Amino acid sequence: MTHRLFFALRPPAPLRDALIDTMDDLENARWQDDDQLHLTLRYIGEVDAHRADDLAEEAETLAFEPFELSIAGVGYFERKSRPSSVWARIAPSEPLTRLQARIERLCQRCGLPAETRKFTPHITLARLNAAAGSLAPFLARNESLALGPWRVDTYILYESFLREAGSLYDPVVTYHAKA
Ligand code: 2AM
Repeated sequence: MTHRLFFALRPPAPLRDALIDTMDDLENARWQDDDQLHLTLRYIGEVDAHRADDLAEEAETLAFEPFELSIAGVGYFERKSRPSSVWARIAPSEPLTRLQARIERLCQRCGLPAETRKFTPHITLARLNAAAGSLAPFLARNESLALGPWRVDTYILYESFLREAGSLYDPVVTYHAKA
């Protein structure tokens, strides 16, 4: 039995509410539910139960101090030259970069191949299919979106379950900062 895992941060409820307030009508866009909102630190993918246990145990050893994050505008990813998802951008943060780098090393210690993609911290707001309408109005309206700051004092190991209606993200272990 394998598990599809990732490490992520969960924004607090007021921040999630503010993100949900930005979501509007756009054809063929699947806006994320409150339960789905998160900031991925490291996507792990499918691992067996043994490696999942190793990752969960290694993560216990990672001591980090609380820090703050903010949202600064929005952006999108493209696939085949078309927008595939739209997201809230995380303002640059040294502590976030450090935590992400430490989680990357932790994953490599557990035998995962290095992540080669650049870390672009974001919170996905909607997934778009090829027939999605123009993103331009959404992008223009939220260009200067500024939310937060909020305090980060936990990170989470999530399991992802793919469903027809969109992925279900189940928090498996929550790791607390040592203030
Ligand atoms: P996304 O929101 O930008 O799609 C769970 O799937 C989380 O891991 C999502 O936040 C997703 O980012 C992220 N992720 C990163 N790389 C992924 C990949 N190759 N496949 C699926 N999810 C990935």
